[in-house]
Amino acid sequence: MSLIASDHFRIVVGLGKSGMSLVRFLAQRGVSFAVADTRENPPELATLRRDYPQVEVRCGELDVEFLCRADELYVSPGLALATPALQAAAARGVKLSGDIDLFARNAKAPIVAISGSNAKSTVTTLVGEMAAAAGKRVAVGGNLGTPALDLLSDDIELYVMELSSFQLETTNHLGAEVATVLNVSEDHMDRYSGLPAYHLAKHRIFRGARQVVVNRQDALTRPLMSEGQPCWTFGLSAPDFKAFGLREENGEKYLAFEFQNLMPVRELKVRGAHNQANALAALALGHAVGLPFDAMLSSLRNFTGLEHRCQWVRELDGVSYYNDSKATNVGAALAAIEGLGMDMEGKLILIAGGDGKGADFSGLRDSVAKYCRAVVLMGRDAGLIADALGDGVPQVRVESLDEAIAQSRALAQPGDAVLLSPACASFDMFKNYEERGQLFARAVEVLA
Ligand code: UMA
Ligand code: ADP
Repeated sequence: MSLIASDHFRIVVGLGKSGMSLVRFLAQRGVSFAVADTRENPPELATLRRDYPQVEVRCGELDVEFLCRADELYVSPGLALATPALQAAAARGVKLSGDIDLFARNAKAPIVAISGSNAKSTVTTLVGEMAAAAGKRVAVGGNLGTPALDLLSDDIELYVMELSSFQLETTNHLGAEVATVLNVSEDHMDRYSGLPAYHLAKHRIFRGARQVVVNRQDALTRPLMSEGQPCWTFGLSAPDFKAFGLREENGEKYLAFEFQNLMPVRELKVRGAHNQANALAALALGHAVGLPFDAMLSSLRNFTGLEHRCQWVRELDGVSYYNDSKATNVGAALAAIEGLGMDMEGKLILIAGGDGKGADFSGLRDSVAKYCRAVVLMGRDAGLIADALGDGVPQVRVESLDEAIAQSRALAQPGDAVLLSPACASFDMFKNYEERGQLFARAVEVLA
């Protein structure tokens, strides 16, 4: 039985992946609804017309009168709630909600909810693999992969959900079994008025959470908690009670829980301190929902990392090439520069630039000066990055990815690494970060 009243009228705003999952969900439950999208030709329009020809669709500028016919609007993550037409409808009493709210109302199994500026997909995938290794019927998705509503099924025993700040904006109540914001650094500053607004959106993940997981090294990840609410922490320091961290014994570094070593860090296949933090976060979340350590540790040992996240591509003339195209913000690029930089003898040639989403790039300056031999800049905001980095490191400006690779190859010395970690979104030059990463990897693979 659906937990939404069928005598009400809804409007799905946005007809991308989330919008289409909402359409399927509402249609299956016999709810009356219409669809609106600000685009003239939204991606799922043909599918909607083919599969649901009776559903009314309005494309183009949002019409407030039309929106006000609904009791509730299900707004897609790509549309900011601050959009004037949505605010006008809300002012006239229309409720604003989203797919995650509906998902939460209808999910019958515990939810592990994961947000953060970076590492969401990595940690979500890890927890999903841990749960599968423990024999659970687990569904993994949300911002990553399958939209939330498409995951709903009565046989699922655990939901592991990656949730973006965009999705959380419309989430009024989640009620997760355990929720976390892995880290907070600037992202999407073209959508939010500043870090406080972005932080506020992320922290909606804790609404109704039974347990929380907190990053000890990032105070912005700590929610307001009720007394006695179970709280687990993770971080690279030595752990105390209810904590996951790193312990050192006889010169060997271990992932550890409280005062017990779990496994040597060197058994992880993924590189960099940031990935050790990710492993610890996944252990904390898995532990909170009762996954056994043996299954969790075997998943960690087998995990080779996700495509486009600090992924090793090849070695040529003594130089390693890494694809970190998913580094679409400053925090992610910093993690890669520091994570790889501190682990190697040589230096990095950093390829960066793209659509900076209004970010402040000055945070890159010190780490770039410390670990990079040179920086190769491309894309719309190359100039902003160049200004932010100053003259601490040689800079080269290029017009294309191929030129960036050729220049990097010429600048690199044996023992160095070429790192594509743009600190920017890709949309000014590519379809998405996947295309950027694939083109990089392919071009590097064929270098003679
Ligand atoms: N858009 C309009 N008008 C509309 C609706 C959308 O112009 O009326 C534009 C948006 O500004 C955006 C694009 O269309 O540029 C897509 O928006 P959407 O809400 O239709 O997106 P979906 O296809 O539903 O995909 C969304 C997530 N996309 C966004 O949040 C932008 C997908 O995350 C997610 O996988 C999918 O739901 C299923 O849950 C992608 C993403 O880029 C991977 N997420 C951001 C990120 O990870 O940084 C948050
Ligand atoms: P998200 O889903 O939050 O974008 P991903 O797991 O896809 O996270 O990783 C995105 C980027 O963040 C990659 O470039 C990756 O190298 C970087 N990254 C991974 N773990 C961390 C971390 N703990 N802190 C900062 N950046 C990280």
